[in-house]
Amino acid sequence: MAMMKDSDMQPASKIITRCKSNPILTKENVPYPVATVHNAGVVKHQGRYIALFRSHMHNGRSVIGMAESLDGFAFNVHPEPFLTPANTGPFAEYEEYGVEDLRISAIENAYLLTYSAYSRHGVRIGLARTLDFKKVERIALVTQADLRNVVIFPKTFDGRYVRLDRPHSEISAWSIWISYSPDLIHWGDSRVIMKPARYHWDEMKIGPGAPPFETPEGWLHLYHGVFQTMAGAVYRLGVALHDLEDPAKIIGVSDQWVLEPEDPWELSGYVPNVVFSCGAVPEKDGTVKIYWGGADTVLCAGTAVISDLVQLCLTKGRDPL
Ligand code: M1P
Repeated sequence: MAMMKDSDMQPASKIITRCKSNPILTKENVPYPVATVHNAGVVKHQGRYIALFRSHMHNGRSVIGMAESLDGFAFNVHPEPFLTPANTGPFAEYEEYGVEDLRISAIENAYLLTYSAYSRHGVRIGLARTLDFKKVERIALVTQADLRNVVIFPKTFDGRYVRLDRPHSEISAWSIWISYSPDLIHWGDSRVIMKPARYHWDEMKIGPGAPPFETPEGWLHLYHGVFQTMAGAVYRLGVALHDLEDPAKIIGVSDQWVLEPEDPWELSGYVPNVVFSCGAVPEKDGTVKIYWGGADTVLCAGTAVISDLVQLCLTKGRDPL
């Protein structure tokens, strides 16, 4: 794997171009009372961009709202939240403290939604499905506690669904794992495929970000990495490239981050120094729209050239493990 020299480094602010109208959504845009708008799963559905974003309510617990856009940058928020904690049935006990950080994977003419379900038992991942963003059907709780950041590949491999996730551990820095399922309910064959690098921008922990999308060179995955400083944790975004046929195989991980907190609404807010992505939309013109929460308070967007991100993984990489 080609290692980076300092002279190869391109500032993160040049790799992703921030939208001039950032933050693209704030709590003022939401027609019901919320304290924040951030961390959105985003897809293009029937020519419109759909964002399913997290909001803290004024009791500190979260719900998922929905916004729509024609251009991917100017969004209108629906009058009611899209997903709130279940109050009956098997999900209710595990969603009591809120639902957070939803990701959307388009697969088999449907959209799979994975989200964090918080309760007195810890955090688990709920899996739901929608065809039209009008009706949503909960399928299963697909993890035990404690595990977060589940993203499902938008394709099956040898008849199995594949996901990336991030279990919590007291022994090892929190890392990215892969698991497989024949039916979306039972998951296994789990193994770790990517770990934080020591004394590096992502050394404290990493986690899956947006669901991976296909490029000619591999599946591109935007993930988040965290560095602990004397002033608290700093969340940044990085990129990794997975083999097209075998997503457990990582072809390259960019040594440098691609986005870090820079704007005032990323540097300060509900949780300072955070950029955190749950969604990216690849476009036919070779660019990708990337969405991230700023300081767990507002929603931001930007664009990157997909081949630039791929090249970072292929030519300026670090070891994944
Ligand atoms: O506050 C930053 C982020 O912290 C958590 O992320 P992680 O899974 O990496 O620990 C989540 O609560 C996320 O929503 C939040 O943006």
